[in-house]
Amino acid sequence: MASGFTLWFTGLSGAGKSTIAELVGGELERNATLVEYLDGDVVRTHLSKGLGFSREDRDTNIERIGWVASRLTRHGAAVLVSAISPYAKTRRHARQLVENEGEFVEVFVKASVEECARRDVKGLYEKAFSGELKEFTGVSDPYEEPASPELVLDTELETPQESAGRVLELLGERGLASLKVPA
Ligand code: ADX
Repeated sequence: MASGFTLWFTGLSGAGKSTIAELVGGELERNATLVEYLDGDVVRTHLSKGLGFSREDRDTNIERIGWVASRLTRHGAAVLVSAISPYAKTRRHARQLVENEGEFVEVFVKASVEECARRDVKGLYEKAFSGELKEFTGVSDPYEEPASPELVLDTELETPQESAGRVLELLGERGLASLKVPA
């Protein structure tokens, strides 16, 4: 069985994590890889329902995601996590959990607060700037940039397709995904 791995997309809300994860996942699925998605927004409606955005709750959320990712990685899946995961220490712990079972690839999906606020896909930045929404990452809550991620995707400079292509390239280099050429 192929080695399982977790691709951990971290970055601000609206930076492009979920969009890129879906593009990468689609390609992996086409290649018959077993793929599972753990998206912060979705996880918070099930596994992490009821958690808020204090440091403690975010850490609990990320610990849970890291644990599930490690279980799936153990069974050879390609796990695509998209969560802000703002704290370096908690991301490190998630890495440790996963690395007991397979590979962990941290991908920093990078875009400035200004750019994310300009995109404001969910209308949350406006609320954060007005003070209606408290503890909002990048505005009124910290985001600790990864010091040595396996990959940095600057989504102000590259399209989601280009970013997804770079992720797939890295997976290929690491022997984690060999995209089959159709016969
Ligand atoms: S994390 O900090 O625990 O990793 P997670 O990725 O699960 O966060 O959830 C982030 C999503 O929750 C955002 O994309 C946004 O849609 C929503 N959200 C609601 N309130 C906040 C907030 N205060 N800070 C960040 N995101 C928030």
